[in-house]
Amino acid sequence: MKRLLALLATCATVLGLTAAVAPQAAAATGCKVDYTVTSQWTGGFQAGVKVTNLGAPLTGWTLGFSLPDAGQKIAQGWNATWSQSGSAVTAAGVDWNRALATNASADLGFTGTFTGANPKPTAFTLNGVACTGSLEEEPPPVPADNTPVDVNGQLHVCGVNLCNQYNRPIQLRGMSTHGIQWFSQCYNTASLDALAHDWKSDLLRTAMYVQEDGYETDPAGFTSRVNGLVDMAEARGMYALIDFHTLTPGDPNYNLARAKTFFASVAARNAAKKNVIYEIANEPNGVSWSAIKSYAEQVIPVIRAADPDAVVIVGTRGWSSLGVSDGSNESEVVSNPVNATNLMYAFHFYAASHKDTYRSTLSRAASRLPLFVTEFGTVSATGGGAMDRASTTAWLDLLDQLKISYANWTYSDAPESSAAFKPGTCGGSDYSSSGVLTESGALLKSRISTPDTFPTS
Ligand code: IDC
Repeated sequence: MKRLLALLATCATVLGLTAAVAPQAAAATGCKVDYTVTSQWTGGFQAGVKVTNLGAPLTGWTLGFSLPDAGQKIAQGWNATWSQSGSAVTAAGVDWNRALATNASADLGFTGTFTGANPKPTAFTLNGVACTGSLEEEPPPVPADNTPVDVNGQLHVCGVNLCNQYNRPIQLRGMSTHGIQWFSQCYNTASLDALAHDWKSDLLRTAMYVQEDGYETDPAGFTSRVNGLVDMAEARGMYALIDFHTLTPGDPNYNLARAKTFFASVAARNAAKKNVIYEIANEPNGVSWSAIKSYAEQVIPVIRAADPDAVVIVGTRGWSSLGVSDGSNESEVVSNPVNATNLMYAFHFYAASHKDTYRSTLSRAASRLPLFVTEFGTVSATGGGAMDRASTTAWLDLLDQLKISYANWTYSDAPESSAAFKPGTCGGSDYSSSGVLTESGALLKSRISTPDTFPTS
């Protein structure tokens, strides 16, 4: 290799091409270098080096840089006279590229060998002047704009709380879709922009029904729709709660095989994302806690195998009432928890139907179990009827106080009082004005858009 470089140097000298003999080399006042490893193989690589003169016209030039790893050696270069001494490399212009007008470029390259790592050089000079133009044609980094995901990062369960990357308890406030098999027209750029920017929502829950014309009718199609909504939430800095919306039949084990298939797929696809939370069974009903626990202990390992660090939420007995709607209470879970870490339990309520007994259960349970209100309504459990403002306010105050996260049913224009938008809204493009909101939507928008308190230390 030394011989090769010597040969190159000799040729260059013979041809009178070295930088030393370049006539009247002017100082560069600015330059840019794009250094690209165009291919790499065991022990060897090829690099392209594009030098752009951003300063005054040059009649001769020498590029200088250091190879960052001691094992990196230049083997053969082209379109310049290359030499290496220790880690220092120079490449001098040759007769067909020695003159470089302002903004003109010369394309050089070399093959090299390396032993350990093959990092790229990070600093270049042209005629001794540092090149401050970008080293590579990379898009500028996206500025962090303090979205909920920017601030909180990957979430985890700590004690009975949902905690952020600073290991501090947080509360996420957001909205649930309606069934995406019926209301996909409500989830588009304008509506998601409104949710993130006007509502300042932290969270989008995607309700993927399994029955009722849902997932079971088109597994691949629904999986891809859910992934699309995860991406739309991520692009706006919101968390995405993937809800496997089991409802009828109420025994989640009926859908066990589907759940394993679905979660294996979405967990693998979204493993690298920080914004995804998995809700494995919406509202178990007519089924014992031990059957729900058994389901959870089969589905959770499937998720963990693909996405080990994501928070998982499991529904509870009696339509996720911690058993209250079945005449039981949280003690069945406290005394027999799911055998898994980083897990939360779902609690649902509909404010006009579920009041003090449910609130006191939640308050009690909150000191024993990590809870997440993945769904609630301001109305009756049918999803309709009058909004109960007093009960809703009592509930939301309690959730704020306990830092329990929530998603409201629904961010849709369904013709029912639980929907946030008036019927017909999703046929248009206005999701922002107050005129499109229902009474429930107006209340929730005002609660969700109050500033978050996310601790950062
Ligand atoms: C309701 C919808 C309604 C739909 C019905 C049946 O609001 O339009 O016809 O489901 O699919 C839940 C469920 C949720 C219900 C909601 C209101 O999780 O699917 O949505 N509710 O009844 N639990 C308690 C209430």
